[in-house]
Amino acid sequence: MFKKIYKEIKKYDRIVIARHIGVDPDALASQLALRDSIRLSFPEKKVFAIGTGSAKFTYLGKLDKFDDVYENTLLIVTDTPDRKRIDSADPDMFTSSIKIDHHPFVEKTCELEYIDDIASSASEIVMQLIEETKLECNKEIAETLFIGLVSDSNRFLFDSCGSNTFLLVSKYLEKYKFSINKIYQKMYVRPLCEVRLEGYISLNMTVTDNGLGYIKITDKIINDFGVDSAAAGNMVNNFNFINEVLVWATITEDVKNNQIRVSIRSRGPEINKVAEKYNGGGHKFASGAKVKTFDDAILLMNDLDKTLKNYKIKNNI
Ligand SMILES: [Mn+2]
Repeated sequence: MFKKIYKEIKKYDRIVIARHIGVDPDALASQLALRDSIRLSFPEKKVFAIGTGSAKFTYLGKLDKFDDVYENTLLIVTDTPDRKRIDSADPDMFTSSIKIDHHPFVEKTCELEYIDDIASSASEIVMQLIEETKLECNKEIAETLFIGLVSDSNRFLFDSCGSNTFLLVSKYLEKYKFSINKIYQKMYVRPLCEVRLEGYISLNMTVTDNGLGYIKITDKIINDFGVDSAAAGNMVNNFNFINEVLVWATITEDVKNNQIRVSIRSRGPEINKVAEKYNGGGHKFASGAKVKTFDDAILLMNDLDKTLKNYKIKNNI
């Protein structure tokens, strides 16, 4: 399959690379690293990485302005399982299209699809693609891919990190000799206001008897602490490994987009099916949803609580 993807890349002089809306480091890293690798391997090709960026992740690199020419152009979509979540690209507009993804299959969106839903990250798949084809790489590209992988796996915390993950990281470390410590500083140093909000969440989280933990983060709280709403939502990743909590969620008011964003994590039952009922979805143990009101979010919480109750009965917890 990687050979097939490489052949398609070779065939086209114009290539557009897209990924999912609500950009995160893995989406951006897989996209930018693939672009840079294709540019390095084929300097004569025009390659664009498109979509809405985020000031938070500028350290990963810059996106491109697409000139809106679709003839003889290949689209590659990374890290995105479904059509409606592709940022700024419609596969049907392009001459050909390829999907590279690690989410559970949702629907076919591209002509050629490489899906490995046990891979840690889209970045890991791009690492493998570069390893197994003549695509070139350098230290910067290797660092970008490492950041994507580390971010999606929360520093190798999940079972999605298999022996292949470590094998690839080992190969890249040996070849490109980047500093893990320097990269972690770039990724993890954060402002005091965010740490303070984290303290607020710990103190005020609602925890049910079934082991659901959740917190409402209103626009007022976001402003009082001086953080941005994306940072508040991302904080969900910091509440793993609490004895009394098996499923946890942040419910964040996003005034700008007039919606409530719910981020859910689990170390017990699968939660993506529940999230799908509320205009969301994602991975089995890491999902999100967008709802209109806090009341809707509470309905979602009740649903999660029920899921937990059944899970506990089934597993004798
Ligand atoms: Mn990903």
